[in-house]
Amino acid sequence: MRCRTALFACLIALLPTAASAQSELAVFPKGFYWGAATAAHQVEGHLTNDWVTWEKAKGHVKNGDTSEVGVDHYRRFDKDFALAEAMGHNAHRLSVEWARIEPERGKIDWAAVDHYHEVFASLRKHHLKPMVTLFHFTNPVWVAAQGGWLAPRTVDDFAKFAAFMGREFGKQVDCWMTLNEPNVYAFQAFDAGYWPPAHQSREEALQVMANLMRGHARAYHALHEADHEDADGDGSAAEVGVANHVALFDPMSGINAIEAATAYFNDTVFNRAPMRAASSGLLQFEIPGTQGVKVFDPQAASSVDFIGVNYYTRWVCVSGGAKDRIPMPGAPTTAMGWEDYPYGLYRALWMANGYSRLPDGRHVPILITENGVDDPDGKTRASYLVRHLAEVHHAIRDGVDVRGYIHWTLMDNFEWADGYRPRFGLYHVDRTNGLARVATPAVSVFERIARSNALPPEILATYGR
Ligand code: GCO
Repeated sequence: MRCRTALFACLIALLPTAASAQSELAVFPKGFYWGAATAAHQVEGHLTNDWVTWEKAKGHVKNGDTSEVGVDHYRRFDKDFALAEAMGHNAHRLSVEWARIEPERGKIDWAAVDHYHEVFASLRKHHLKPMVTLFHFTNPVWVAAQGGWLAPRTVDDFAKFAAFMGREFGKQVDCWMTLNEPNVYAFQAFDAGYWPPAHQSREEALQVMANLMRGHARAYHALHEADHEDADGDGSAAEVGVANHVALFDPMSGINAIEAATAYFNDTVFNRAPMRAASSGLLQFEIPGTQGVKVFDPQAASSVDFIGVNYYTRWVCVSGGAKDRIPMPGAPTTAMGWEDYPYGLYRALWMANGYSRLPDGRHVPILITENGVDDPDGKTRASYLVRHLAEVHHAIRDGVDVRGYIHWTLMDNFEWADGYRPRFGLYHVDRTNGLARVATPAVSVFERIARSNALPPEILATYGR
C-alpha cells in the first residue's frame, strides 16, 4: 500500500511536466511553410494539351466533365491567392503548364510567359512563397505526338524547358519541383490505361518511370545552372525536388507469402524506387515477371535539395479475390474510398527520411507537398487536417526534418478521370453559382494553426481525435 501511494505521488508530480511538454511539442519549427497546392490543368481552364484532347472522348472522364473552364483560376488567380493569404498561408504550390509556354517545339508563347510573371508577382504581393511544379501530368500536344515520356527525346525537351524556366523565372522563383508523382503518372497512363495515352503495359510504365527520373535529373542540373537569383533573399537561389506520392502498402496477413510479396513489391517499385533514383542515382524500376530497368545514372545521384511527400492513404494487400489491394477492412474511409490513416503520414515521412542522406554528403529536408481529403459536405476536413498535422508534429519531434505542410488543395477542382465530383478544396467551388469560392469549415481551423505555427490545445481537443 505504501508502495502504491508513493507511485501515485510520483505520477502526480509528473503531470504538470507532461502537460507543459505537450503544449511545447505542438509548436512547429520557426519558418515552417504553410500552404495549399494546385495543378494548372485542374484549375486554370482554357487550355490545350494532351489531356484536353483525351477529355473530349466519351467515357474518359466521369459525367462527361472537362477541364475546359476548370475553376477559371487562369483569370481569378489574384483573388484565389488573397484567400490563401487570409488563411495565414506563407507558401503556395502550383504548376506551370508546359503546353502554354511552349505550344510548339522550340516556340515560346511570350503572352503565356507574361501571364506566369503576373502569377508569381501576385504570389509575392500576397506573401506566398511560390513552389513551382514543372510537370503535373499534362504534356504539350507535340510531346504526346512524339511518344510522350516513352520517347527518350522527351527527356531532352523537358530539360530544355526547365532551363528556360530557370532563366526566365529565376528572379521570382526559388523552389522548384521538376515532377509531380512520377509513379502515379506512369502507372495510371501506361499500365492501368486510365489516363492518356491509356496504354496497358507494365513494361512501358517502368520505362516511363525511368525516363521521368532521367528528365528530373537533367532538369535538376539545368535549373541550378540557370537560376542564380535568390528571389526571396533567404540565401538560396534554387532548391529543386520531386513531389513523390507515397502510399503505404501493408499485407493483410503477415504470414501469407503472396500478400507479403505484393506489399513488398508495390512499396519497392512505387514508393521507394523514385526516391532512391534521385538520391543514389540508381534507376531500378523492376517488377517480377516484367522486363524492367536497372541502370546507374550519375546525373541522378544527389539530384534533390529536398524530398517532397504527397500522402493520402494506405492500401492493404490481399490475395485470392478479384482485387489485390483494398482499404483496411473496418477502418474509416473518405468519399474516394481511401482509408483515413493519419499514422501513415508519420510512416511516409520516415520513409522519405531514409533517402534524405545523399552520396554527396548533404542531408536534405522533407516538404509535405500534398495531403488532403475528398470531403463532399465539408464536415471532415478540419479533423483530417488536425489529425494528420499531429502526426507531422510527431515525426518532427522524433527527428524528421520537415520544413512545411502544403494541403491538397486550395479549392475544389478537376480531379482527372473523376471529373468535378470529388471535393478536395479548402474552398468549395460552387459550379451552380458562377464558380463562387465558399469557405469550408476547415479554413478557419487552418488559419488558427498557420497563424500560431502550432496546433493549439483547443484545436487538438476538438478536432484531434
Ligand atoms: C495526385 C495529384 C493531384 C490529385 C490529388 C487528389 O495525387 O494525383 O497530385 O493532382 O488531384 O492527389 O487525388
